[in-house]
Amino acid sequence: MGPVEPANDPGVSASPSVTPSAAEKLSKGDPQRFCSRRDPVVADVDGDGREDQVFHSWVKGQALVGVCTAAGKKDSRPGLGMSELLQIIDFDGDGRDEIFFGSTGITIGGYEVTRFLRGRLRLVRGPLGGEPMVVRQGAEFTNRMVGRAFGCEDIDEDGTANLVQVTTRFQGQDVRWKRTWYSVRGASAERVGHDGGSEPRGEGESRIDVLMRAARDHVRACEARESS
Ligand SMILES: [Ca+2]
Ligand SMILES: [Ca+2]
Repeated sequence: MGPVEPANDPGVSASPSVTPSAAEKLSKGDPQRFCSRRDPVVADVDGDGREDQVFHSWVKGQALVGVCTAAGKKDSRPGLGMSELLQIIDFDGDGRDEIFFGSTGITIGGYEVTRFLRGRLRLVRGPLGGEPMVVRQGAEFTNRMVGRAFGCEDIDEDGTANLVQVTTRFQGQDVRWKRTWYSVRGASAERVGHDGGSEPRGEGESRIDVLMRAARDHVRACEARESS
């Protein structure tokens, strides 16, 4: 699968469960209002070195993820669930931050990844799925999201970091882990390889302990921008 880009970009279409006008109204309305949402996270989504704002919040009953760049560009798209996940990370080191967003509700957990390309937030399409936890350099692992972790590492040695996902599950007294790596180009993620293994579960280890150990052992942590 090669680069997937505009023309017929699937990443900008709203999901069926969402009223497109919610995002449109905001993004086409008063820019000041759109860009003065509470608690924006600072990022550099366009790689120009200037600080951009990212938000993921409820607006008029609709979860939205949006960006307002220092250059005055803005875009938004439907968010997910409770909108409680927002992680900013430049996983491939190209200077443009990617946006991980989603929810981890008890009944619904999910996430998506967007990139800001050519002035639009484009949803990364591919076989990604499940609950994410981005493994950050020096992170304290207090996140309650468990089961999967993401990191970044150039596993296929093509010069660009892959998005790496580690999942774990218990099997008797053992922990089975699986590592899958993706090549993300444009707004398309392609699964390029996987491996895995089994190791004994440590005494008293919780699921999150196991996940974090697996992540540390099998994924290089991403350098993340502090989201303050
Ligand atoms: Ca910027
Ligand atoms: Ca990037």
